[in-house]
Amino acid sequence: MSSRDDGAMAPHVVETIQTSPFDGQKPGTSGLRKPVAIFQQPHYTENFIQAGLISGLGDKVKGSCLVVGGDGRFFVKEAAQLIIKIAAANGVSKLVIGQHGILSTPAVSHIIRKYKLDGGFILTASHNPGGPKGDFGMKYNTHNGGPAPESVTNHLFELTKTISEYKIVPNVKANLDELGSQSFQIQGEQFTVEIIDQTKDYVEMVKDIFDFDLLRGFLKTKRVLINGMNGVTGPYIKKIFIEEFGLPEEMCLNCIPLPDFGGRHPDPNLTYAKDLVDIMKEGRHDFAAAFDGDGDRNMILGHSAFFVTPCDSLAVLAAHLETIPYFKRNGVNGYARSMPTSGAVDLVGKKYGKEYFETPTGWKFFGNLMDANRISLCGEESFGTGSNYIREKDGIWAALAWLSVMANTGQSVKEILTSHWSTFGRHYFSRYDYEQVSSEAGDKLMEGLTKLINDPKTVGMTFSDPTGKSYKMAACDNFEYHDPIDGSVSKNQGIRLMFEDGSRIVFRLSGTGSSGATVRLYVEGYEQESDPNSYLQDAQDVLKPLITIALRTSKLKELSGRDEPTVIT
Ligand code: VG1
Ligand code: CO
Repeated sequence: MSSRDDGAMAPHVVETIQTSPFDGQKPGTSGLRKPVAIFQQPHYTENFIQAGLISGLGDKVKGSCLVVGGDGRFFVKEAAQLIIKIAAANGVSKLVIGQHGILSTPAVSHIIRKYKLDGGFILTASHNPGGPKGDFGMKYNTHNGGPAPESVTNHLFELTKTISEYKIVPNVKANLDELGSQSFQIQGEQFTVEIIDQTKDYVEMVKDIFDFDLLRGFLKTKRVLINGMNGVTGPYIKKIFIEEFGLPEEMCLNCIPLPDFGGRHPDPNLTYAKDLVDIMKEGRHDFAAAFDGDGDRNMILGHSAFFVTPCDSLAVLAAHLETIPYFKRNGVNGYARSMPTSGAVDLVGKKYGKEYFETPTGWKFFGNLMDANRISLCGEESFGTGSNYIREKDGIWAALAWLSVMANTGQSVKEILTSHWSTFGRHYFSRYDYEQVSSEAGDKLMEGLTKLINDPKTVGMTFSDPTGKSYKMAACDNFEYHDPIDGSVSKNQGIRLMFEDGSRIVFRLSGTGSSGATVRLYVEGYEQESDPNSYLQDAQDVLKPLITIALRTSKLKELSGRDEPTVIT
């Protein structure tokens, strides 16, 4: 522990700085994400921090305690120092900060809950590339540990549109590398910065959730690869997989957090984690997991790169949850999925008599359901899986949950999936991303689809692909969510085209991109077979007619000028 009070030598004076609003500081699906150069503009980051404190805490800013942590990307440390200066000036009494400014997103959520803090700032643009030419991002989480709900982010955005000043103590600076407390006197009040170990609380938490003895024994018999993608999970992987489970170091890949993630997209999917997929294809490993920049996403692969879609991952974990000690103790409430996620988990809910919910894209919509004890598990098709022990999705938790299911069933990843499909049928699912399309093309595409769903003739119409495979439209809408807990309504959450055989096409624009538009197309088809082997078809083959119909109906190629998507999942 070290303490510092140089107030007598160089008084810490609160200054009020005149500023003016910046356009576009609207938090998207998960916080504000922009190119680093935008955040580096004078007053830009300061404005957002000031607005975040006021919208997040209202009149409780004074005396509040917050956590700050980021994924290690370029500009995290600078932004953390700005938060320190502005929080000090606004009367925050304590900031808990991960050493070097680093904490994974799930760890931040846990720390808020464990230490009953009032909220926190997460410094990440998640899976977006980093480095001086990449993206930076900031997100405010509230006292339940979860991303601020829309009521807060809308207020935050309003404040950024009219902001005229912020408060700052320019000469307060903390040493982010030194563990322990550092105290400052700010106009007669004490302000403390506590630098904490990045992994300690998180590791204690997962040890309490899972049976570590079981996992340690199981991993002695298996060959697994864990890929940190040079994001924030490296230190957590080392503590858990190497120190606790005794995995050889060479089984843990890219475990050094880098400010630019080694120049790559820290996004665990078949495109951006292709090198891992290729190693798995060689057939020497039984299991692999990869995580994104801030540690909240996961990709799960089995032997020979058998790919588990996140939709199926959610359903399988739902079906096996009670084998995990945390759920044995606490029981299992319902499940939830984001709207574009396939309905696989709904079938598990039906079978086991649990409630299941469909929410808009973005983890913030799960928070109320978890706080009200309605759900224990939730997930998104975008490689997000998590549970009610915290209020963020959690990559490492998902990997540990999968290893627990394997250890408990004695089955391989592929066997777990095929037996799941034999019981429930299979939801074939695919997502096509068209990144960096012009905003104009994105808007036109959504306008065209809006016309389609508003046309009374659309329901009942038959849509065919060139081979003659046809689907009759059963219903279509722009998804609207009525939160069952607080009654809030979120409109325009994505166009849904739903067909009579249960298959579905969804279109929405991404809310995490930092420039232009990203169009996301989600396609889903359900099949129930008598022969379990017939479930092993390639999703792209099964869904081809629906994809063709989706592309034609939306005029995506004409409008975007793109022949192929950037990423196929
Ligand atoms: C994407 C995903 C969404 C996820 C969000 C944040 O949002 O689709 O499911 O919650 O990213 O994840 P969008 O609006 O771009 O589709 V993370 O790991 O980037 O915080
Ligand atoms: Co993320």
